[in-house]
Amino acid sequence: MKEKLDNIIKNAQAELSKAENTKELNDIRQQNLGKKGAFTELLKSLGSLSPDERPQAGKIINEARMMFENMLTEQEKKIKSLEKQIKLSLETIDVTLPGEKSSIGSAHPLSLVRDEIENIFIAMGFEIAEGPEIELDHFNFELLNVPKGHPARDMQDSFYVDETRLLRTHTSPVQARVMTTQKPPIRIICPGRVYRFDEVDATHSPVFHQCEGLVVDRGINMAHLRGTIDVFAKRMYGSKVKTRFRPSFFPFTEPSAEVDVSCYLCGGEDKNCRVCKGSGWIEILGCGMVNPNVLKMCGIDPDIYSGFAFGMGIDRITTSRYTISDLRTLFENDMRFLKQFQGL
Ligand code: 2NL
Repeated sequence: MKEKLDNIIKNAQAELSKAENTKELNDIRQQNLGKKGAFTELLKSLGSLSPDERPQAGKIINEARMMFENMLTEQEKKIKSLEKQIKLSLETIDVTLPGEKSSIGSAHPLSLVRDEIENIFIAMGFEIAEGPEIELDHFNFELLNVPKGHPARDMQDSFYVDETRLLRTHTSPVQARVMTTQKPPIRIICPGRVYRFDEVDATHSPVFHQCEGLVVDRGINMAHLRGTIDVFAKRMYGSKVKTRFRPSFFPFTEPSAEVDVSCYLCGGEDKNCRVCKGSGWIEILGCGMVNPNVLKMCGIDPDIYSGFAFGMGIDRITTSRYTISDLRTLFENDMRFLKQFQGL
C-alpha cells in the first residue's frame, strides 16, 4: 500500500511539473481524484483489508491525497499566474502610438451671422437678452399691442401649445419681459429662434431666427434710431453703404419704417445683380418708435420715456451673405454643407 502511494505521488509530481495549462491540470486532477482516479481506486480497495488494518491504511491514503491536493494547488497557482502574464502580454497597449484625431467642428453659418450682429451692437453699448421659446400670449401679443382678434394671433399663423401659450412668433416678448422688470435706460438686442406656421420651401421655414433691438430712455427720438441703424448697416455691409427709411406699419411701433441698404455687391450699378436684383437696394429690417401703448402696458411711463425698436431676420442675412440659394440647407445639418464654414 505504502509503495503504491509513493508511486502515485511520484507519478503525479512528474505529471504536474510537466503541466502547462489549466486543461492539463484538470486532466491530472481527474486521473487521481476522479471516479476512476488512483486515489479513488485505492480507497475502494480498503474493503478488501481486514477491519484492524483499515484505519491505518485509510489514514495514509488520505495523507497522501492531501499532499497531492497541495501539490495540485501549488501548480495551479503557477499556471494561473503564467496564463495571466501571457494574456497581459498579448493585450499590451502601446501608449506611444499617436491618438485618434477627433475632428473639430465649426460654427453654423447662422451662428456666425448672429455673432457678427451681436458684436456690432455690443460695441454700441447694447446688452444681449434672452427668453423662453414657449411664450405666454400675454408677452408675445398682448403687451405688444396685438389684441385678441388681430390676424397675427390666428391659429393659422402660430403654433399654440394651449390657450395661453405658443411658440414665440418673434423675439419681441423678450423685450417686453425686460421692460416689465427693468427700469430705463434699456439698451438690448434679442437674438433667437422663432416659429410661424409656414410651408417649407427655398425661402420659407416654420423655424427661423430673428434679432430684435430695443432702446428706451428719456428723450430717445427717431434720429437715434436712424443713426444706430446706419452705423449697424455700415459695420455689417461695409462703410460705403447708404441706408434709406420707407414708411411702414407695425402694431408695436409708431411711426414705423422699413430700412433698405444700398447694394453692397454692385452699389446699384448692375442691372442683373444677384443680390439686389438690379434695384440697387436690399431690405434689411423693420423698425420704429415704440408705441406709447406698449410702453404703458409694460409699466413704463410714456410721458417720461420714449424708445425705438427694430427687428431683422438672421436667416435671410445669412443666405445673402454666403450666397446660399436654398434656406433649407441651413436646417439639414449636412456635414458637406457645414464643413464649408470651417475657419470662418
Ligand atoms: C421685422 C420688424 C420689428 C419691433 C420689431 C418691437 C419690440 C418691442 C416694442 C416695439 Cl418690445 N417693437 N419690435 C419693432 C419694429 C419692427 O421687426 O421685420 N422683423 C423681422
